[in-house]
Order: sequence, then C-alpha cells, then structure tokens
Amino acid sequence: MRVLILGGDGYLGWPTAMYLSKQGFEVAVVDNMIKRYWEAQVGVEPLIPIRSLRRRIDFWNEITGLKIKSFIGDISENSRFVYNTISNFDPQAIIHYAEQPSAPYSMVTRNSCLETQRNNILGTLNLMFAIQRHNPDIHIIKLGTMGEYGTPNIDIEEGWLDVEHNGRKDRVLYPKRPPSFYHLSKVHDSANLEFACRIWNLRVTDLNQGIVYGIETDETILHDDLNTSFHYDEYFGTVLNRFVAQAVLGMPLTVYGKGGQTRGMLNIKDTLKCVELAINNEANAGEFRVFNQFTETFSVYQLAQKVVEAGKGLGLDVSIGEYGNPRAEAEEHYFNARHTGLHDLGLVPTYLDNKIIQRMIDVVTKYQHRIDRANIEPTVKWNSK
Ligand code: USQ
Repeated sequence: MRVLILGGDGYLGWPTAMYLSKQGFEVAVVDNMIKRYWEAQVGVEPLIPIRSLRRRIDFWNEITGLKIKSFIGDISENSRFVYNTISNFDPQAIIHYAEQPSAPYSMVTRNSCLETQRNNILGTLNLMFAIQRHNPDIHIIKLGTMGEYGTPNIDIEEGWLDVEHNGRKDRVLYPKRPPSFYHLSKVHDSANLEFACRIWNLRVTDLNQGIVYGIETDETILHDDLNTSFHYDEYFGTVLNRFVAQAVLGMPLTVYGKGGQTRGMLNIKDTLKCVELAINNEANAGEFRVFNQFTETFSVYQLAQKVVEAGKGLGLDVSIGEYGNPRAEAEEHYFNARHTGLHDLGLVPTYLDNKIIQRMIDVVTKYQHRIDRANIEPTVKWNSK
C-alpha cells in the first residue's frame, strides 16, 4: 500500500516514515522544512543533532534496501504542489502531521498565532481539495490533539457526543474548549474535515493524540544519522521530555502552577503503532472517525514525581520547582477521556516506567553539553499584552 506522510521531517513524521517503510508500505514523505525555520526564529534547536531530510532518507534507503521517496514543498501555500504530489504518488492513505505543533509558539504574538492557524488550517484545506479532485477514496489520517477538548467537567468521548435536548436526540461533534491558538487550529481542522466527509464522502480518521514522550524508536537507534528531532525547550519540548532534560541539568523541574493538570500521554513508539492500526483499518467513505490516541493519564505533578524517582535510581538528586503558571488552564480538574477505539483495534500499549525514563536520562546525558539553559524556563505568557 502506498502511504504519503505530510511533515516527514518532524519529530513524529520521520520515525513514522521509517517504521512504515519497514512494515512493507511504499512510503513517500512531504515537507518544506518550515519547522526548522520556526526553531531558528525563536532561537532553539533539537538536543540531538539531526541530519537533513535528504541525508536521512538516502541513508535509510542505503542501509535497508528500501525506498522512501520525498517531495519538497509547502502544502499550505502551494495547492498545485499538493495536487501534483498526490497525482504523482497516487497514495491510498495520507498521514497528515504537517502542522505547527507548539501551543506556546502560537501564543507569542499575533503573528505567531496567525502563522500557526494559517499553516495548519490552509494546509489541511489544500489537502482536502486535492483529495476530492484526485481520488476521494484516499484515507486521510489526520493528527489532531486531545487538547481540542480542553478539560470539561464531563467525560470526554471519542470525537462525538450523543445528546438529548428538550426531548430530542442527536449525535454531535464533541464540544471543544481548547487551551491555545495552536489547539484551536486543530479544532478548526476537525470541523473542516468533518464537513468534507459530509459533502464529498471523504474518509477521515482524526487521531486526537495526547502528549508524546520519548527519544528513540526501533529505527532511530539503528544509526545516529537516523535520529529524530527531540526538544527540551519551552516551545517545542513536551512536558516529560523537558523534565528529563532538567533532571540531567540538576535544575528544579518546571511544574507550572499546582501541577494538577491531567493529560493523556503516550510513548513515541505507540504513535507509530496507532497510525499503522488506523491505516490498516480504514474509515468508511463519508465517515469522520475519531480516536483518542493516548495510553495513560498523569497529572503534571505525577510526571515530575516519576522523574524524581527515576533520577534517584541513577544517583541524581532531582527536585520539583515552583513556577507561576504562564498558561491559562485549570490546574485541578476532572479528566476522564474514553480511549478504547485503538485498543479495540489491537493496540498493545507501552507503559511509562522507571526504565523508560532512565533510558531517556541516559540519552540526554550524552548530549547535555548541547542544552541551552536559556531555553528552559517559560517566557511565553498566555495573558501578556
Ligand atoms: N507543563 C508544565 N511544565 C513544563 C511544560 C508543560 O507544567 O515545563 C504543563 C503545561 O502547563 C500543560 C501540560 O504540562 O498543562 C502539557 O504541556 P505540554 O507542553 O507538554 O503539552 P501541550 O502544550 O498541550 O502540547 C503538546 C504538543 C502538541 C500536542 C499536545 C497533546 O506540543 O503538539 O498536540 O501536547 S495534548 O496536550 O493532549 O493536547
């Protein structure tokens, strides 16, 4: 089966490309390297050096004898490029990761908000139109986010909610109350995609993914030239990845506010498995299918405690800091999100344990000379004028 991966240079896109290629899929990736530009703009870089996309692909093809193809271009600006790429590669499934992924980046200025929503929403729209024209049967697997839901005081369902109102019943998209302009861009994407399913009979799986952690996959560890982009900075570093880097530096962990913010989490290796399950079990024509893609829930404080514990096992004296919360979010709240869809398809989760955190600490220790302390403490505030 031919699978096109949009955002193939990214933290998740590159490992997905290698993984699916190894599973026997015919893989092509698309990217315009804009994430590398955003990183330069805010002055951060991945902890572990990563090669150019071209170099990584050539190296992978060389050592495996497999063949990942690449198409370089901007899906948000260049609709012709999207049409041509899809008609040239003729994929059966498209995995869409090609989005600005950082909530803090989207909250820096009006421009960074516009850039996030422009890139994300227009890229998805161009994709929808290209698929409608070329072949509406192509399965779109779109990376959404658990943050689309926010933290409602009721159970979170998988994308849809059955409601009864004034004696009548209907099934509606689950109400969304996201916590940043980034998360909002994903809400807008979901609404656009669901509409496309209704009017054009497209088949879409929206993967509302939780917070991903991890540095390595079975493929990245084959060689340093296959590494993926691991961030610890306030913009692109997710919470556990950041805590691990802080533990290595001996800095108090940057728990924002009370740390009672509870989130769904998953290991980077499980992201690859989930995407594969979605490809192999496609949505029906006209179906907007939503999976909540996470395996466990933790509060931020619990994550910090896990890092303290794992650090202790390695002789590190890790402490938990007290930071004012730069974000506008509930620090203590109800959180009960259904996530049975992917498990029903056969997902076997990788659960977070001491060993996993200690392995992350070991890898980060190897590169600790590259950590820029200036990029760790939060500077972006949600309510700044
Ligand atoms: N947090 C801290 N200290 C830190 C960093 C974060 O306490 O040093 C807290 C935040 O306030 C928040 C939680 O940890 O309550 C998660 O923050 P995060 O930066 O790890 O995650 P988030 O901004 O939600 O975004 C990340 C990815 C995004 C993905 C999302 C999944 O950057 O691409 O969509 O996780 S989810 O959170 O489920 O929406």
